[in-house]
Amino acid sequence: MSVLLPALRDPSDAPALRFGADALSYRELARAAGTLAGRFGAAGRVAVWATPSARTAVAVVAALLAGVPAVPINPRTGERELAHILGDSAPDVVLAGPGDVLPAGLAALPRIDVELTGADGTPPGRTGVVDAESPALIVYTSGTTGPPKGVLLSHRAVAASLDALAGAWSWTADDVLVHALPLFHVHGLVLGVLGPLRRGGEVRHLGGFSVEGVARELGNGGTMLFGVPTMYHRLADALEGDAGLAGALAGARLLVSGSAALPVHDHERIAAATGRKVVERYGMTETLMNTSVRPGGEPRPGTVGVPLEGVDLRLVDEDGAVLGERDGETVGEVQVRGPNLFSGYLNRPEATAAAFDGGWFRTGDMAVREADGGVRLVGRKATDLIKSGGYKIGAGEIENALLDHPGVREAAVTGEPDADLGERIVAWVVPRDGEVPPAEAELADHVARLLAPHKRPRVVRYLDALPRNDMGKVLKKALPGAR
Ligand code: MCA
Ligand code: AMP
Repeated sequence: MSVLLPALRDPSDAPALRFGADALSYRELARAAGTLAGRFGAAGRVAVWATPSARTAVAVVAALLAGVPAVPINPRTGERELAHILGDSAPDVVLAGPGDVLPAGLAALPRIDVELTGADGTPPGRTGVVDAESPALIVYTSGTTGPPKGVLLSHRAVAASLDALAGAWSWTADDVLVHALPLFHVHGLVLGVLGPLRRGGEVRHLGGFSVEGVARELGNGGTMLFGVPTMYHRLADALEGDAGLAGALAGARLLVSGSAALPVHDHERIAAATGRKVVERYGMTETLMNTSVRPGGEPRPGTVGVPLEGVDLRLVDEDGAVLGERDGETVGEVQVRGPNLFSGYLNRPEATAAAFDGGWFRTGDMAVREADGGVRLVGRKATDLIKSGGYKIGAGEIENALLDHPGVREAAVTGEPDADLGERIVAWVVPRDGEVPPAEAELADHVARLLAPHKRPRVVRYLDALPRNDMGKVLKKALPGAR
């Protein structure tokens, strides 16, 4: 039994989760997850086909109870990305809904169908206390180059980060969280599902994001909303002339945005229409949550608040010197340490070592500190990391996929500002045959098929040659119109 979910030890009939028509109380969740955990056999690691469904929540909870690390898989993942994740994480079994059609890449793995029902009792053979330092989840995240890395998140890190958020947000069992985030990343799975379950409260997932769904659930008992800026941007658009939505948002206790910066304009539009200030928090797959604006505090659009309880945060300049200034203008890289940190990258000891500076994790985010200790993010160290729709996407990964298309001779990928997505992925392509370049949609489909739909270029620009320096390195800043 993991320390993570105390509400499952002596479960009540209080509501735990609701995904559309599928609703489970804590008692039902404990039965379904306990029974599922009892079917794991000797599995040392399980892949979870992470559809936005109650079955994904049951599968992950079962893995936590059993102390078996879970590897959530994006159900839209492309063939190359899937092969990489399976090869790297080597799960023994895949957990999926009975009706889910799995891709060929998963055919070789034994499959356990996740049911929403089960019997009382402790799962056989899985009765011990789970070591808090053991991995609870392995979450894949993109880097600037190469395929995604598996981030080992321990039971300890998840518990510490969720408890720090509970302290900052006065998050309790009375809260009903509404969200529509995907369940294969930290935001949707750890904060959005394990967060409410750790508190003993309820999560209602919309299946997919819609303005109507948010209005319905917040107007019907929801107290908190978690979303990425793209979702708040779409809510802000819809608020103009939708009094029902304004009323629903105004009635929520807490509106929280994270995963990317929420533009000031959207902050202001939501505040003007609802009287509610969206609370921004800053986190990362490797660190879970680092800072949050405190609810009720002075609204300061663009800032991500102060460090959460237990999190040490410092700014470091290019020479490695720690910056003590709290002047709102001295820029340094954010480094953090604390119980919220990951345990390392799976199978990547060198990458793990390189990510740390004497116990401090290098986030790669650039920031300033305000006089009151507040952190304001101003950019990223690596320009080859793109945040689109709240997803972190490495340019190198997309470039490699594009180069595998027979019609592409050279490719470079950049991000450019996008009102809806924050940044959109732009592919700069030198076709093999300038007379018949591969069509934009064909290249987008190619990337979606190999990697994932959210990694597809939204714009393709064709060039005769990429700008390069004397060493042959592509000069992305010299691309026409590039930042
Ligand atoms: C489109 N689709 C395609 C293609 N084009 N499928 C295959 N091939 C194609 N060429 C499909 C998509 O799968 C999707 O299907 C639909 O068309 C629309 O896709 P898309 O245009 O990509 O969606 P969108 O409208 O851009 O999505 C916006 C979004 C999404 C809902 C805001 O970006 C999102 O869910 N973002 C959340 C990201 C997130 O959770 N990040 C957290 C990581 P269908 O409609 O059927 O789905 S960061 C993190 O965890 C840290 C710790 C933190 O701080 O939070
Ligand atoms: P990921 O690796 O997908 O977990 O994304 C983590 C990155 O998202 C961080 O390093 C930041 O660059 C960015 N991020 C997360 N939350 C915020 C926020 N509230 N404002 C700006 N950027 C954010």
